[in-house]
Amino acid sequence: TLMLVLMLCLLTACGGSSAGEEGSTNSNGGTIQAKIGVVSYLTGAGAAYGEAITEGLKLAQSEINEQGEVNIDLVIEDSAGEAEQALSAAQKLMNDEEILAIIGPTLSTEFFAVAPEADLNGISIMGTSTTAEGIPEIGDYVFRNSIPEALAIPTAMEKAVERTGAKKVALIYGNDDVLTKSGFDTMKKTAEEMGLEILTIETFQKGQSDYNAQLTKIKNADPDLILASALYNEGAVIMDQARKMGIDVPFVGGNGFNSPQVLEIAGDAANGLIVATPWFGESEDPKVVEFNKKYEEAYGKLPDQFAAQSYDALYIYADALKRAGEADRELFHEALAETKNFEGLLGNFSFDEIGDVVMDVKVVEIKDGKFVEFQ
Ligand code: 1QQ
Repeated sequence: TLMLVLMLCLLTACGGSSAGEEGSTNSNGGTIQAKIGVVSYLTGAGAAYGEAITEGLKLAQSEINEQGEVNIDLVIEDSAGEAEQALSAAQKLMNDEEILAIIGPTLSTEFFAVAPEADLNGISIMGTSTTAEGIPEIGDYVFRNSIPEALAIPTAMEKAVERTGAKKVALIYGNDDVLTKSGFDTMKKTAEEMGLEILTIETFQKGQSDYNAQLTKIKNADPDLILASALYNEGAVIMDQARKMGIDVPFVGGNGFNSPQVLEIAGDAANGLIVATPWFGESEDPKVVEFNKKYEEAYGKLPDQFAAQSYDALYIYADALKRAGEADRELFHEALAETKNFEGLLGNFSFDEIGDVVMDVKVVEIKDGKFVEFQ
């Protein structure tokens, strides 16, 4: 009988081990090898977003590879925050047959250029920082683990209005960026739904350095609250100039403000910023404490929301890869779409049926030069 079992074993690759399968495994005991392409905003005015994102990814990569079940190789390309450069970077990655899936790009503006191509090619793509309306709707292969503005902004606005009793608001937004426009749409719609009086709507462009005209109108309108949809550079300069002009009301910002760069650039002028985020660095969750420690050891500074999101994203990919059993684009896509109740730094995470996020959002504010929980 023993002989028979052994013979059957030989014939049927007994034990179900996938160690012999081509392409997906190596010789040391079934570790699944995979190459993940990353497109990130690494140079230019918003490079701190991409820096945090790639740092989070690399930290997760080293932990995941050490655990040994999967071995991830990251191929990182710079997009410089430009949709065209993001697309050519992604095309280069997608032409490499070994690339299993993509993470990024950083900005929604870039993501809208890249994700339709990835979707057409049957390559899963996940944004870790893309929060504009309509991202997962791009296609079946398109995911994100970042909280949409449509969810984050109303949460921040409701809390801000509840505490300040604000009735009149002024809006300011960048009208040349997908995210800042989308954030503005949500702010305006939410203000209308909440019955707030909109006193004025001002616009600006990327790289603008003088906001005197817009802020003068806002100051004269005398709002209780300013709703600002901007990336960190413009957002921080706006706050700085507003405070210098004597505008001292709180600001409610969108996801662009979730970078420590706002504090770096605006200093004390950033006090009074209210913003929603899935990340709270001072959480006592042991996972967060451990992550902060490891991140600080590796990079000499504490992580931000963008680092936490990308760190979770790579774990979500690794988890899907394990369930897929091999580095196959189709199997990976199926496994990824089934991600449910993943426990990450940002709490419990699932994809809904279109690949958007199901997770909790918190509201924080900058007080005395630091992000604290909004009470
Ligand atoms: C987007 C964003 C930016 C703030 C990412 C850095 O949320 O472009 O969607």
